[in-house]
Amino acid sequence: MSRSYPPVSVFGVPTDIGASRRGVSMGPEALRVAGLVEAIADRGIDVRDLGDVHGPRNPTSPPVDGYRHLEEVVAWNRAVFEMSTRELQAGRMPILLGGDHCLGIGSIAAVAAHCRATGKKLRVLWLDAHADFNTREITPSGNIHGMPVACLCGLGPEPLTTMAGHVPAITPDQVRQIGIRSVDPGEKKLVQEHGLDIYDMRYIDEVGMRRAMEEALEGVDADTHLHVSFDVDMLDPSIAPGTGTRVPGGINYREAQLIMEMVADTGCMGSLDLVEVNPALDKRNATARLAVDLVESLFGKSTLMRD
Ligand code: HAR
Ligand code: MN
Ligand code: MN
Ligand code: MN
Repeated sequence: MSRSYPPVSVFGVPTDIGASRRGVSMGPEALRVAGLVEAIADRGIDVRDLGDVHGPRNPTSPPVDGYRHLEEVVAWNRAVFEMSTRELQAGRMPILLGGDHCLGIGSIAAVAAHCRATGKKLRVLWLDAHADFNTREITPSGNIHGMPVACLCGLGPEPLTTMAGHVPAITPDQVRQIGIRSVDPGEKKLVQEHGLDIYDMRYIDEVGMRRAMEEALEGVDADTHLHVSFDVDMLDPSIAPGTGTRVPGGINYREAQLIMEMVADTGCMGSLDLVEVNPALDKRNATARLAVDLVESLFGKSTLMRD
C-alpha cells in the first residue's frame, strides 16, 4: 500500500483564550522550534507554514453568565474558521497549531461545512483526557476549552454553535473520543444522554489500543474526511508535562504511536488540530518534540517499510 498525502498548510493560533491557565499561546512557536514543519517536509509532503492568525489579547477576566472570554473566543474561532475553510477549498490539509482546545470549534466547523459542500462523510477523532462536553449550566470553570464538542453538537452560545452555517455542525455519532479519564459530574450525564462514543482509559486497558482504534475507525472509508483533534493532555503527564490540565493515568508512548500509525493506515486524514501545548509548563520542549514525533507517524513514518 503506498500512500500519498494532499499538500499541507500549517498555521499557528497563539492564544490561551479558552483556558484559565496562561501559556498555550506559546504553543505554535514551541511546535515550530521542535521541527514540526521540517518533519512533515521530510516525509516528502508539500507543506507550507502560513504563519499565525491573529485575534484579541487575553483579558484574564472571570466568567460571565457561565462563559469566560466568550467574545474573544468567538473572534479567534472566526479567524480559524476562515483560515481552515480557505485551505480546505484550495484542496490542502489544514494543520492548526494551538492554542487551547476551544479552537477546535472553528476548525471542525470549517471541516463540517466543507464535507457538506463536497458530499464527504465526516469522522472526528477526539484525542484527549477530557470529553470537552460542558455547557454553561454545568461547567465547573467557565473555560470554553472544556466545551468545544458540546458547541459543535449544537449545545452552547449561538455564535459558536452556528459557525458551520448549519446547526449542529456535527452529530455525536460522527465523534470518537480516545484517552478520556476526566469528565465532570454534569458532563458525564450529558455525554451519556447524547450517546457520545467514548473510549476511556478503562476500556483501553481492558481491550487494548489496537482494538479500541479498530472500533473507533470502523466505517472510515475512501469517502470519509477524518479530522484528528489532538489535545496533548491525552498523553500521560510523565511523557507530556507541558500542558495545563494534566491528568494522571494517560496514554503511553507506544499506545500513542499506535493511534497515529492506525490513522495513517486509513489514508483518510484530512485535517488536524495540535492543541494545549504549554511551553511555560514544559521541560525543555519535550511535549512539543513528542507531538512532532507523533505527527511523523500520522504521516506514515514507521520503523519498517510497510508501504
Ligand atoms: N472539564 C474541565 C472544565 O471544563 C477541564 C477541561 C478543559 N481542559 C482541557 N480540555 N484541556 O480538554 O473546566
Ligand atoms: Mn477536500
Ligand atoms: Mn481538549
Ligand atoms: Mn484535555
